Amino acid sequence: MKKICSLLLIIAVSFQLKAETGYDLWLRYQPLQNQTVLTTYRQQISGITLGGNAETMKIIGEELQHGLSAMLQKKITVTNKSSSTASLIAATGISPLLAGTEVKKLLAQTGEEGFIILSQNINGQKRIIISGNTDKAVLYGAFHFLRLIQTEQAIHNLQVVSVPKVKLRMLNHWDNMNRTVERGYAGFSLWNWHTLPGYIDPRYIDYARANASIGINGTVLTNVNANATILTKNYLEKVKALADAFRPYGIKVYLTARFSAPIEIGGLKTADPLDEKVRQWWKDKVKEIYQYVPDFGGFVVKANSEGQPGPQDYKRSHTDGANMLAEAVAPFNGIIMWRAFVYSAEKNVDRHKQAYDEFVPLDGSFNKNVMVQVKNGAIDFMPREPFHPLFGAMPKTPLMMEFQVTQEYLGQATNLVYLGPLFKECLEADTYTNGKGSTVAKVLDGSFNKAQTLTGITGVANIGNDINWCGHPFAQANWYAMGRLAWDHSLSAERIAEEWLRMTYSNHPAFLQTASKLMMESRETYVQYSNPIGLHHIMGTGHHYGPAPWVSNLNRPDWNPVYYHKADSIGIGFNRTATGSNALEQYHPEARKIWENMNTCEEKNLLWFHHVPWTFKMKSGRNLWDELCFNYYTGAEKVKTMQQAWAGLEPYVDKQRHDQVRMLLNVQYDEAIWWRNACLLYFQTFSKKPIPANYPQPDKTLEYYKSLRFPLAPGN
Ligand code: BDP
Repeated sequence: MKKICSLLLIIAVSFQLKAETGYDLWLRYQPLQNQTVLTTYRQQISGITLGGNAETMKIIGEELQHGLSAMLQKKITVTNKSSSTASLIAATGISPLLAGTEVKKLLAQTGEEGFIILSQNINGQKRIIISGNTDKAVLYGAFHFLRLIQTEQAIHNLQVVSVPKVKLRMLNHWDNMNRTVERGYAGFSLWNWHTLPGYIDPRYIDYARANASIGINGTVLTNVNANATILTKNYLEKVKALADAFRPYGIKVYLTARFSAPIEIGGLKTADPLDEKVRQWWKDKVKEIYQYVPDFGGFVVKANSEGQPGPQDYKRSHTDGANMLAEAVAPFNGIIMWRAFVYSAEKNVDRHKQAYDEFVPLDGSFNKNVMVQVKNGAIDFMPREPFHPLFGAMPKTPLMMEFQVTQEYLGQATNLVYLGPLFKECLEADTYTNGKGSTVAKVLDGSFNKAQTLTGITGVANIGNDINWCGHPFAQANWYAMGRLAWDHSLSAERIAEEWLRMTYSNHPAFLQTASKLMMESRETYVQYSNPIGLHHIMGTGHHYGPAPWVSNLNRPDWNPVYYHKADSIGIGFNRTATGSNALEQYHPEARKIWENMNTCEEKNLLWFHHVPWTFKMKSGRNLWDELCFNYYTGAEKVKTMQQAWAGLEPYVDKQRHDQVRMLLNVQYDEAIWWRNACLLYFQTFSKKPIPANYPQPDKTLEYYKSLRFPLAPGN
């Protein structure tokens, strides 16, 4: 009987579920389903008193009113009157509304962006205070409070003090000015340059809201493979319009600077950073930008990398280039994020080593307002990659973390892959550069250098104009996780997944249990059926879609998959030990210990650092070849488990969004089989060993897989 009742309840719930597109992201503010929780909240929350009516304050009032009214299904009023008895007060610390409370004391710890949420007794009445030193901080607090309600947390005794761990929490859009998005799998760029500045698409505001809700405070509008046109007057007017729209949400705008812009749009003969005319050109240009955008954040620069122009074209150093721009933006408090993603075809040095070799000698030579922006790993956002050896190796230079949120190498828009665990794996990796516990996160947040004023984490955005913003519905979780971790890198990937699931789908415990497991295992599963045991860079050429470990004919050796896996009759993997490229020496001796010996190397990175014989005995007792087969087969099979898990969640998710994920999981399964078969058939030509008979044998030939072409794959 009990079973039937709960079944009926589930059926009743699912009948009510309205079709959703995913546009509302994690800010859906659906009526709360749990009646007990709802009743308590309805008693606890009556109305809102706002301390002020500046633009950001108004936004806070609107967001709280809209969110709370919708979730509690009751009209929540907003007032500015100090006499009000509303249960919620949202005000900046200086507000008379907060006089006599302990707020002032606490705000001494929260800086410019941190917030507090306190339950207080004021004149015998229970109130909840949301406060910070700036309106922007209160906005973050308001979103946090809404999140507490969305995720059904207790609010009767709140003592929240939350301060972001790094200052710059950003998105890098790789958006081209023609609205294509490099490595974008969610449609075209959100920025409609054609209709700007006249038309402010309401979507720009929703973009800003979503970012503010997770603490993101900066956006780089343009691709790192930059176009100088963005710096022309016509476009600066458009940039200004976006900056004006984002400002009340605490978001600063940044641009990418094409190093050769002085030639391309300035009419100069050179872009030599030591040439006086060039330096003056940048100063003038920057001054012009600040006339349009007085709080312009600064530039991200990709220089002398993959064909982009840079100071080395004039035999100058990265420092010369970065400092020239830094000088230009310094009077306006702007910053330069100079990317360390450099490698050269001319150098016959393991690509893994090149950024470190180039940048470590420059430590201490950059101006104060320069950050060096470093990808999480030394190769390129691989499904699994050891942390970049630059972290911890440039103690006198603030390093900015660059994660990739868009899933270029992790299943693009067809695979459900939650990146929380990938981000965390890197943030928690121990560099040992300041003793045990010198995690990458601590290098980033300035723990080892109290004088460091610039700290930051950025992510290459996965956002486009698809109705649900990110293509795959679960890709939204990666945007969310990126923002949450930039605010607080100590949050666990599980906690973030659960928050997101609650807000995006349902607070139902049965839903959460299954869905959170599904998310938490998804990245490891992807690694298993695509790049197990430390394999990397074996994807298709150009579009990077699907497997192509056989490719060996590209212009540069280090663009070829064969450069990375080095399979031969003896074994497979890249020897990066002292007998090989010795990339390992770039890590602190303590850090490299877990990798340096083939027999003790952690197996998930084994082939990253070692060329391992096919007959090598793995911890499982299997030889390497059988272990490779085991991983590819197990990984692909796990997608079936994901499908089953998702099927079981049907009662909790509206049909439209459920169907979309269901169908994409079918695609994912096909792609997993494709990775598995293509890679094993190819590597088998070296190992000369059979795929164990207990596995279903590939039903297509290696030639078939090699013949596949995707000239129109997205993002390329
Ligand atoms: C690679 C991408 C390429 C980017 C490059 C970069 O394939 O499109 O331009 O990184 O980060 O991952 O500059």
